[in-house]
Amino acid sequence: MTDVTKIDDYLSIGELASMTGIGVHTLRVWEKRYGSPHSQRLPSGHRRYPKAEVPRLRAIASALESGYRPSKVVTATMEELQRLMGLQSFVESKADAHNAGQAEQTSKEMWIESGVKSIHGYDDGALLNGFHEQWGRHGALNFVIHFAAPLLERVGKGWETGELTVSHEHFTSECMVSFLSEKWRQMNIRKQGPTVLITTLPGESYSLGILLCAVVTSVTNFKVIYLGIDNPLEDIITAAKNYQPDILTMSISHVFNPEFAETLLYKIRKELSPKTLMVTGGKGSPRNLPGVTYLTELDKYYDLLVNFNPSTR
Ligand code: B12
Repeated sequence: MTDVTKIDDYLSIGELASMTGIGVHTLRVWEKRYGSPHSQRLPSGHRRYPKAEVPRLRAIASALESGYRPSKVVTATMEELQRLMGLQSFVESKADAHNAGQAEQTSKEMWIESGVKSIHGYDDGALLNGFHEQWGRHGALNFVIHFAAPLLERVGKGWETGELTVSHEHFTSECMVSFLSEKWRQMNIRKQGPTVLITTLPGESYSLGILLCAVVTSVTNFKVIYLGIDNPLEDIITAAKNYQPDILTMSISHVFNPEFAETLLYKIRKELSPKTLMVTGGKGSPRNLPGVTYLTELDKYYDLLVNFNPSTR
């Protein structure tokens, strides 16, 4: 029997359950049935699990939420789970962004241009088919980061140069909003992990930023509470007080003057439990605000979520 009593890198079954959202009973059953996650016993007979198992168990929880069976995922390695969930190429592309093949880049550009063609013809069937295809092929994270966001940017450029009209832009937004809303809501059903409250400041007219955040959050084991855009400050504060989210995530678009956004964020921060982490992003977001974590990229937001430990806050 290994002496794990003096080792900090071990967790009790209760701690493991609260950090992964997988119940104590389920963890016991899995160990008995599949031998995983494997525990060591204290002299008292209590189980101790390596902390290093937490990311793998969170990935297992996500895979189960997506409909995989325990028999397929409980003994899987982290790499196997990432491949299964379409995250492998995301991880690889993060690690090796500079070496992303020219062919891959070209195929993304071609996909974006074929999307623009569908937008020109107001062809929602073709556009949505394209979304489904890339989502299925590359996974949720790759889809939002490498396909959805660049397509929106391309549409913005098209509008700027007169190639596309305002109604093309609205048409694209509508298709994207309905596609992403359905996707993240499906993934969010039955989630029981820590919570993320997602909203915008009052006066915000852009919803796609928080929708992309909702998708990224739903890939993890966090439960999303989505308030949508343009909420009164007092409602955001009341919701945060009532639901005590682990994280409050906001996207602040270019519509905002960062100094004005700063005033509003201060007011929220002052009222919020210190345990709630505030995360902001977007072009109108202030940076370096005490008590507020500002992030530029969605993949950094994903990293923050998977490494988040509510018990240390
Ligand atoms: C869709 C769109 C709209 C839609 C929005 C619909 C909706 N449901 O949200 C509507 C129709 C409302 C709209 C209206 C207008 N728009 Co507009 N719009 C766009 C477009 C095409 C996409 C914007 C978008 O949502 N992108 C997706 C978001 C998520 O991307 P992002 O904001 O760049 O954020 C990235 C990061 O900052 C980060 N991020 C964002 N939030 C967060 C949060 C967290 C926590 C983290 C970690 C990361 C993160 O992730 C994103 C992806 O990398 C852009 C083009 C572009 N280049 O962005 C123009 C664009 C923003 N619009 C523009 C303009 C001019 C307008 C109008 C003035 C047009 C008009 N004459 O009516 C109005 C103004 C509206 C207003 N109230 O001020 C200009 C703005 C120029 C400027 N800087 O001033 C742009 C840039 C187009 C252009 N090239 O000219 N628009």
